[in-house]
Parts: sequence; structure tokens; C-alpha cells
Amino acid sequence: MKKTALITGATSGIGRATAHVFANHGINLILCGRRQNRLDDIKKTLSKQTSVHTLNFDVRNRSETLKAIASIPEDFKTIDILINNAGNAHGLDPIQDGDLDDWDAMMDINVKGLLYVSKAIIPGMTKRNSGHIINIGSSAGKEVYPRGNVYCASKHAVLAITEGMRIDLNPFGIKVSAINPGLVETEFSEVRFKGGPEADNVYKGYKALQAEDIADIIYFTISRPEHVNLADVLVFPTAQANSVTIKKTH
Ligand code: NDP
Ligand code: 8X3
Repeated sequence: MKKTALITGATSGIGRATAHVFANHGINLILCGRRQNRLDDIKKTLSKQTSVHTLNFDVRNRSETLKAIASIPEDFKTIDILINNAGNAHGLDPIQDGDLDDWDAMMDINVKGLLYVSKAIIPGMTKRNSGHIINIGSSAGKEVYPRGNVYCASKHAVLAITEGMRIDLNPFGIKVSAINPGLVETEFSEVRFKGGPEADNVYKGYKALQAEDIADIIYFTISRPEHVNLADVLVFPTAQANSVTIKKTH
């Protein structure tokens, strides 16, 4: 029986790479994001390998999120795997200079958006007594770094929510995992620095993780035997020892 996965933030980076890996393994896909042209392109490509349904909604918008998920067609309604991946950092400023809109964006998307999506999907999983939820946290959810303040707080919250989910969903046999990457070369820094030049240097001088590296780990996590749950995975590029210790060679 083919499984179905819903991936938020599937239009870029880790989410898009995960969609490709899942398609290679014949998993049915519900791909979410706000950029319709990208959703269309990905659907066109991956439909050659598996069934794909796309949903365009902003995870910040509670009613839009619940409505979009309620609209999922019958063929895709049994969601076995939820990848809560949509999210970004917005800004990198000392707390005293932080921008309120950036703070709202990070808390609303990374934390509340993850909760809205989960709220809509969990009832199907508890009813069936099965499912796997993977929350994409971050090394920033384990360690606060200078000027990371609110982004780090949002990812600490993702870890706390993950642990809470794992306890509460334990009676239903639902797996809950957190995958926590360090530096991954995606559009993440373009978003964080709003397209500014600072983004150009973030992944220079060392080999950062690639989105495909995380996608492989996500597939490994969802493909373990029934009795095995990778509860919490921290993954750095080899050049990175923690949030601030990065060995640059070029
Ligand atoms: P990208 O910027 O490449 O991708 C972010 C994705 O999130 C996009 O598909 C975007 O889609 C979606 N998204 C952003 N805001 C919203 C929103 N309001 N509503 C719906 N979807 C949204 O970054 P990454 O792939 O790197 O990031 C994915 C996850 O990985 C994030 O949670 C991030 O915090 C986490 N992470 C990233 C690391 C890194 O170094 N890159 C390291 C550790 C964790 P669209 O714009 O189409 O809506
Ligand atoms: C992304 C990794 O170090 O840029 O979560 O915050 S970092």
C-alpha cells in the first residue's frame, strides 16, 4: 500500500528536496507552499513518478490553513507522514534592534503555523492509530547564538512541541521526530537577509549541508521499521562544530 506524505515548504530547499526523494520511493505527495508557479513546476516533474496534489496557503493564516487541508481530495486524505518544514529566519539583529515584523513572522510561521497544520492532520492519525510527524527544528533549537534570539526561540519551541507531541501521541502509536540541521545551503539566508549581500557569505569557505543531505535523513527516518523512532537528530556539516565554530578552508 502506497503511503501519502504532506510536506509544508515544498517549494524550496529542504522541503523540495524531500519531495524529490519521497517521489523516488513512490510516496504520494501533498506539496504545500505559497509560490504557485513553483508548486506547478514541481507537480509537473514529480507526477511522472507518483501522485501529487498541491495546496497553496500561508501557514500564518489559520483559517486558510485549515480550509486548504480540509479540501484535500479523498485519494490523498489518508496522510501517513507529515513533514512540518515551512519556516525561515527573518533578520539577524541584536535583541535591542530587532524588528517586530520579523519577530511576528518567525513566531507565526515557525511555531504557530506548525501547530495549525498539525492540528488539522493529527485527528486522522489518532483515528487510525498510526502516523509519523517530522518537525524540522534546527541546531538553533538546541543552542542560542549571538543575534539569533527570536529565531532560536522559535526553534526551541519547535523542539518543545515535538517532545510534547511525542508524549501525547504515544498512546496512538504515532511516531514524532525532530530533525535539527545546522547550516544548510538553501534560500534560507536570502530570506533571512531579505536578499541583501550578507547572504552571499554564509556558505562560503566550507562545504555546507545541502538540502538533499537532509532529505536523505528524513527518508531514512520515515523508513525505519515500525518499532524504531529516531526521536531527535542533530546534523551539522563536518566543518561546523556548533553555531559559531566553523572551520573555513577556502
Ligand atoms: P527555504 O527558504 O529554502 O524554504 C523555506 C520554505 O518554507 C519554502 O518552501 C517556503 O515556501 C516555505 N514557507 C516560508 N514561509 C511560509 C509561509 N508563511 N507559509 C507557507 N510556507 C512558507 O529554507 P530551508 O529549506 O532551509 O528551510 C526549511 C526549514 O528548515 C525551515 O523550518 C528552517 O528553519 C529549517 N532549517 C534550515 C536550516 C538552514 O540552514 N537552511 C538549518 C536548520 C533548519 P513559499 O515561500 O512558497 O511559501
Ligand atoms: C538554520 C541554521 O545556524 O543559520 O536553522 O540558524 S542557523
